[in-house]
Amino acid sequence: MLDNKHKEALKKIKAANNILLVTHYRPDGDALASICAMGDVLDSFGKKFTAFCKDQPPTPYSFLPGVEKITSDKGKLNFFSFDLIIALDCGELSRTALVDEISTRNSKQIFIEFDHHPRVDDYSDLEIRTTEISSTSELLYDFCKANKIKISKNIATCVLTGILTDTGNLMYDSTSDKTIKVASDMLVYGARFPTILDNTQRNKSIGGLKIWGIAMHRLSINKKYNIAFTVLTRKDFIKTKASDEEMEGVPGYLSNLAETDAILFLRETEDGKIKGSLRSTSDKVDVSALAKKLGGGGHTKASAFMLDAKLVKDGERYYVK
Ligand SMILES: [Mn+2]
Repeated sequence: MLDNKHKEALKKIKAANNILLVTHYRPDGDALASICAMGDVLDSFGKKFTAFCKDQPPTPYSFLPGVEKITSDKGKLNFFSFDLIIALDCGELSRTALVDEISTRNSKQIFIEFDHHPRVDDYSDLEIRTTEISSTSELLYDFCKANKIKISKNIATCVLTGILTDTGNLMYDSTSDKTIKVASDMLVYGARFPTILDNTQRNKSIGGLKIWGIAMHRLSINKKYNIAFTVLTRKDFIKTKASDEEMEGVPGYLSNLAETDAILFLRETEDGKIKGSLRSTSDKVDVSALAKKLGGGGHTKASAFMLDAKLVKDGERYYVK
């Protein structure tokens, strides 16, 4: 399996003097959890490292051990001081927000990728990629196992967070028997399960639940494509005082719908764009194909895209303009 690659990665880590960890912009639970888990591993080897993510970690994830070490200030990165760069959960290079730096790195700078998205481009010296796994966090568990690295309580908390957030609490198809076994092992290793649930699930405000209500209320079905869709505008956010962070979980919840093949959820973001989330609820439909057409990407069952546009209401209908 990937054991040899995991061992090779550890060799490169041990040989490195100054490491850069990077995960994708607009980070989700798995992105942040995998950076924090790898950070804990590097700490245990006494390795000097910097963790970078273009966007600040959303507040619900401030419980993750080591998340405060992540910097969003690209200006502070002295890129050429790093001899090893590790990208976690990035899918494609552009998601690191360090495309120019990584693609033009010098020959002494090694680039490793740990990821569970399909390959889009290939810049890495060592690619540890499999789409047959729930999350990058689960992949890092394999990395620890292959290298007999002790799973600390912090690593256990991170791995369990990444697994639960990327699988909708073990409900998505990407959940294997091994995923559940790893999640269970993480409890044995001391993962702070109640803390994870309090921060990732039981963290809704009244406005947050109300805006979920608006999204459910507007749900309709396009019979031609057998796709269910709903929208949220900036006005909805202002009216309910809900935050963008509280949108996490909406597409997953919508995908419980039994009657359609796919779900499309559009919402206006704070920075004047539209974020589109797609979920496939049928084995026949690969939503990543549509996401790619619209400049996004992701998995067969769950993908996303961004549009430079607004939602305009005309009668009862909303249009993307
Ligand atoms: Mn992931």
